[in-house]
Amino acid sequence: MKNEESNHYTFHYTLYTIMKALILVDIQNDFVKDGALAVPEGESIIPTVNALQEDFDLIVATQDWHPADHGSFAANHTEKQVGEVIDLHGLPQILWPVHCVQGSTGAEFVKELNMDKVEKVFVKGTDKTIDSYSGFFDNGRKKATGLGDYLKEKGVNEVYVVGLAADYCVKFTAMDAHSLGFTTYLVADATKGVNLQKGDVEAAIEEMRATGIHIVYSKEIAMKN
Ligand code: VGL
Ligand code: ZN
Repeated sequence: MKNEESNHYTFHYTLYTIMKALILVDIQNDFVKDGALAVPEGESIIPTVNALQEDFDLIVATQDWHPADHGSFAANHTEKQVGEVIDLHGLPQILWPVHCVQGSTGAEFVKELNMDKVEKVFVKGTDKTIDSYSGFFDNGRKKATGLGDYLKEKGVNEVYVVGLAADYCVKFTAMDAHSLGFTTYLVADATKGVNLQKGDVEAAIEEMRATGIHIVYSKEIAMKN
């Protein structure tokens, strides 16, 4: 803006600090080889996820953490099979095998996953009446896990999402991150999907891309200067 009495200009700079966080979604024993809800090749992302952690100052993880009587388990309904869709308290619910039961080995993080830099773990799916694919909210968006407020308190404005499974918890976590105003990246080579139906992962990635989530590859990410 030009000053009336002098020839000086005043410039207003807005400094925008990029603060990135990496979200590790559900990298738990039940979602990898020999797990109760094994994601095909799920374990193959772990070296990539561990290497990626070098480029982030803030890393958080989500953990699927169900009570044994959770309503998403086919075993908790009479004459229902895994893969069937039921109405669970007003929401459509795909029925899954019993998985990630609180305190079980299946619910633990995969031992090869580096957890040293993980600052906080957000559990989800703890209410037996509703499932929670997203790491931010339950499927009815009734309750928050605290992840959104935590990231905002830390000044995070960009989030990178990796983990399992691409077509469920990773997708819903990325979609919610985007809806909360974070610039959101899906690291495509650091996720694998269930693919209940052929093409589910591709469809999930396309849905994320169309929503405004950036699809990137781990090689493109380097913050260290
Ligand atoms: C997940 C199905 C059921 C996931 C969790 O982590 O993607 N999928 N529970
Ligand atoms: Zn679950």
